[in-house]
Amino acid sequence: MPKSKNEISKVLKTLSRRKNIYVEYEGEEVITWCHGCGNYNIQNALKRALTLEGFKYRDVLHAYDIGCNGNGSDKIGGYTVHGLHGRSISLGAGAALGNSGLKIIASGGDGGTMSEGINHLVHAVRSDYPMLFILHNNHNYGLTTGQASATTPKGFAMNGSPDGVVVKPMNPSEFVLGLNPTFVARSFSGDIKHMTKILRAALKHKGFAFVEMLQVCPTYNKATPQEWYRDRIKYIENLKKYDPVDPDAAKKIVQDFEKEIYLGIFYQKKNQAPFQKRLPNREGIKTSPHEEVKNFNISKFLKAFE
Ligand SMILES: Cc1ncc(C[n+]2csc(CCOP(=O)(O)OP(=O)(O)O)c2C)c(N)n1
Ligand code: SF4
Ligand SMILES: [Mg+2]
Repeated sequence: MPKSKNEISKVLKTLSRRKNIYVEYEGEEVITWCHGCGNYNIQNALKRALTLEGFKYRDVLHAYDIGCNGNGSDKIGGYTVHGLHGRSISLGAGAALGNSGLKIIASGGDGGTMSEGINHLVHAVRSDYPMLFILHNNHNYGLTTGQASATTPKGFAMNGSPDGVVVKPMNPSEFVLGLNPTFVARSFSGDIKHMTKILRAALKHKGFAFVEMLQVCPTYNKATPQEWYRDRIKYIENLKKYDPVDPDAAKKIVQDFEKEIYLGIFYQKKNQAPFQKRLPNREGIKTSPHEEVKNFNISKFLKAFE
């Protein structure tokens, strides 16, 4: 998308006005992502979105998965959990239900999310847990050196399947649209401005916000490089008359991944009651479970571990 000088300077001015801002975060950890990896831009866009939405470090918990995407866990401010492969959604969901005062952001790769942990994705969407999930879809198992994942295009030779992948790939956004979601969007690691816009909208969503980031992996994914995306990407915002309230319309434009790839918010349902408000045993309770737990003395149980 075009970036005018005015737009860029507006973002930079807003960012520099904020104290404790995400873009200022400088960890001491060594960057291990390869040159040109899409994870750099995805994390930059997330930091921008958090800053522009006014989040401070203490307001946010990040649950990261195992994988190249998960190596972002020590390069961002906030509470951070780096869990088992395919389990970042369940870690995030637990935190979201335990502490309603935190913004929960889980991240995961296409391997962990569409294979190892796909059950967690399904039930998080179904339950509409209050959290944002960012799928880093680089169409391969990056950290373990380029094996095919459930999203690798058919026919491509990958490490572990040198004769080419023989099954059709999954389309994650299409899959999630079939689960009666409340927020589904897609963006691209080559467009920081678009990713920031989508993440800002997703951060404001009250239920489970699913954001698929199409991510370049120049080291192992030769099937869908930057130029491949550039030739195919179309923006939902440019579609006249598209309103992201109709799941059937969303299912039509999400399908194609060969000729035209749509980016933007496919679908959003705003009036769904939050998960906690649907629990009869939480009716009328104003506190969050993380506060209530302080009322219980568990020291006698802990003695068993002494
Ligand atoms: C249950 C489990 N299965 C397999 C592994 C080995 N493993 C670690 S990272 C990884 C690949 C991750 O791929 P993806 O989730 O797509 O993340 P990416 O590295 O591409 O960002 C695998 C298979 C593991 N750690 N745990
Ligand atoms: S292997 Fe791919 S996803 Fe992993 S750091 Fe390198 S470019 Fe990024
Ligand atoms: Mg991957």
